[in-house]
Amino acid sequence: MGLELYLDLLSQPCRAVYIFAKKNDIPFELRTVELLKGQHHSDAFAQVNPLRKVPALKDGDFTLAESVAILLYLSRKYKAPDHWYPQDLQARARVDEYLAWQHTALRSSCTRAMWQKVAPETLASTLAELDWCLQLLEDKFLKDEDFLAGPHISMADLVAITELMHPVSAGCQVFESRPKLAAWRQRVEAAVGKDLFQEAHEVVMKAKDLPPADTAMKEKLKPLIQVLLH
Ligand SMILES: N[C@@H](CCC(=O)N[C@@H](CS)C(=O)NCC(=O)O)C(=O)O
Repeated sequence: MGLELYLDLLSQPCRAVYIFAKKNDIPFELRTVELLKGQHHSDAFAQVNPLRKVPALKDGDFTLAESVAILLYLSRKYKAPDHWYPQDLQARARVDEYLAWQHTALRSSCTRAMWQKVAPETLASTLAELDWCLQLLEDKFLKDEDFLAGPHISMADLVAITELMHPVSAGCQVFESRPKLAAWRQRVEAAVGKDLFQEAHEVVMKAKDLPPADTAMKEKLKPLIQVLLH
């Protein structure tokens, strides 16, 4: 069996991996794991990723979790064009810097903002935190360059754009109020290709039309929200 990617395109890290693989013509079998159906808790999926999270990769007998590790594995194995993860020491360090930063900053505040749609008590402070992260994204990473880690698209851009392309970010008008980020988004979309960009985000953009969670669903999600908020 060749390369298998276990994904749900509702998930930001899954969309980053999906775009990367498709854009680089990496042949893979898509194994859809529907989070909303709890398929990530199945015993069969635990064989692939004992952490029971998507994305996950299986390449023969080798299995791998964590989107950043998966992106790096794919780029090394399939020798993706240099701009994704440059050989140059300092250009690579710029990409590494973003990939390290985003876990506890942009990713963390976007995730919490999303869940606070379900449990709105602490929304204001999370939105302030998200705003601060967006400011840093502009001032520290994008600066006056075309992309987050320099003049060419890299993994850093994929990880960031897939984070910001979801209904909550759209609801927070991330791009409307930040023309610099809006222009960057257009460049990323053009570099990835409009069709692939839209294909990858189709499911998550439709999610904004879902009705708000009812009380029973909120109760069910509470333990998960507690973990995510702390
Ligand atoms: N740090 C991980 C995060 C993976 C992750 O949290 N995946 C979520 C979807 S975005 C998931 O599978 N959640 C299921 C759960 O936690 O039960 C990565 O970048 O791959």
